[in-house]
Amino acid sequence: MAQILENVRFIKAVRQETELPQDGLPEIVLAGRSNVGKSSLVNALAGQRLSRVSQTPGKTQQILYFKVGSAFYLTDLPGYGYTKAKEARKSFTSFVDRYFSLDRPIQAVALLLDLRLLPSEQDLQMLSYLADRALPAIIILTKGDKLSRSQRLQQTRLITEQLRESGFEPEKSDIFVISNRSGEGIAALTAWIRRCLCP
Ligand SMILES: Nc1nc2c(ncn2[C@@H]2O[C@H](COP(=O)(O)OP(=O)(O)OP(=O)(O)O)[C@@H](O)[C@H]2O)c(=O)[nH]1
Ligand SMILES: [Mg+2]
Repeated sequence: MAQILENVRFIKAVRQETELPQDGLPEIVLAGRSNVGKSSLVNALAGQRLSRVSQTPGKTQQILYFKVGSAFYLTDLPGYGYTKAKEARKSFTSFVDRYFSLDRPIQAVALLLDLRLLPSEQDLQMLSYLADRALPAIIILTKGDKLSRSQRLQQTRLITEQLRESGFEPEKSDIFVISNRSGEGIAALTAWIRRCLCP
């Protein structure tokens, strides 16, 4: 079994609801604060540079659709949390929030969190939105390469505790530690995605 997803192609960048794909294919949605590594994860899963990555937070301003074979979409959402102007931040966040109320064929949402940071208010908000809408969620802790092995374990424990305190009940298998740089955890995530789509 391949360690990455095969035959991933960029399909389109969407700014408004009228442009959303309507072919009913299931979606695995990548969500999380700006700069956490969503676009990098698309590239790591695909084994090629398909999605634009940047040092500047707020790079992805549209909803990007990547088709995997003819089976499903990987959906790269704009990140939240970094837009400077308050008003812009509001409308931006509500656009992303609204996405989950659109009755899309969402198979699962992967919420990406930076392994080095504790979850933000918006991260926790996002998780409760997902829980309210009964959308299956997994947690992906990114940038594992930036910490030592023992720091990784400690941070994973801290983050898990905080998520639990906020009402999220993570099963062990629902949390992945990855590095888009070293490739750590990408094969495990690929396997999870395959299982999720063909249980
Ligand atoms: N060391 C390390 N850097 C990473 C990793 N993943 C992403 N980065 C870096 O983090 C920065 C942001 O990555 P992106 O993939 O653009 O983040 P994003 O979540 O798509 O950001 P927005 O599009 O702004 O929402 C880039 O400089 C990446 O190279 C990782 O696993 N390890
Ligand atoms: Mg991005």
